[in-house]
Amino acid sequence: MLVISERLNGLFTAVGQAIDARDERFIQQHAVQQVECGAHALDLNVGPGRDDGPAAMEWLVRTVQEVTDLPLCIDTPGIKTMTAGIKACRNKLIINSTTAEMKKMQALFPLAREHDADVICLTMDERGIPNDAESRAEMAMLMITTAMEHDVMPERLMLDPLVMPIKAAQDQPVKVIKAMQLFQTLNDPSPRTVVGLSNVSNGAKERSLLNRTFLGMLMGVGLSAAIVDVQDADLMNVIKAGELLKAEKLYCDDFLRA
Ligand code: THG
Repeated sequence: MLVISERLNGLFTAVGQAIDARDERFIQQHAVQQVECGAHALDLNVGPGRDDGPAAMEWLVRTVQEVTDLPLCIDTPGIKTMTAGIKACRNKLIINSTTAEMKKMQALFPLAREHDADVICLTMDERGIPNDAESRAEMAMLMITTAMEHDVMPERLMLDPLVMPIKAAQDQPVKVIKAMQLFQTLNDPSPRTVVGLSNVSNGAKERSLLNRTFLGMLMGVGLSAAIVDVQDADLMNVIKAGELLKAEKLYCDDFLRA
């Protein structure tokens, strides 16, 4: 499974302040820590509600890629901020994200083609996030076909069913599982999938327990990537055990250390 660190996100107070202060040392140490904890890619998000989005993202990308060659997952809903991040990025690139809105797809798929990027596809549009699995799959299909019209092959996409906080909507985790299963049928080979895992426990107690339990359930239905807290050692162990149980990694008695 592709493990993407969620931690370089302006949503976290200390990271937001470091971006405001353009504190390279803090951001670079934070990035190195994610790599040491086992991240395969780093999600970069400057945080919501700032008027310097493009400049902040450009700085964040440049600052992080001075200390790592890992793929960078540029996370913003703003097309200008996204474009600034993409242009600054020399590492392997993941665009996080497009939605099924025509305006966004027509802006982002050409950029993905030009910069040889993977694209995360959120199954939502201008009307919001659908309540049921079937509508999510329909939107996923629209994004797959629109990407192909722009010469972006399905292999470059990661479908995201959009995990919601269990506190807000307790029926949603099961619907996300069902959407994941429907996504597998949309193409051959099955499209890749991704979630923002920690969304599920937002505002809840026992966050780590909820996160890692849901991750085990999602791995059981074929999840291929996840944006997670890589500093949560229990969660990282669930990933290792899950890869073993799915025979994606070779068994050995000492698999947690191997
Ligand atoms: N899909 C995709 N990208 C995403 C998400 C998704 N990117 C953002 C998010 N969801 C995944 N990343 C996070 C990062 C932080 C938290 C949740 C998901 C989080 N943060 C604490 C909070 O809000 O309570 C911050 C608390 C603190 O300040 O310490 O929970 O779904 N494609």
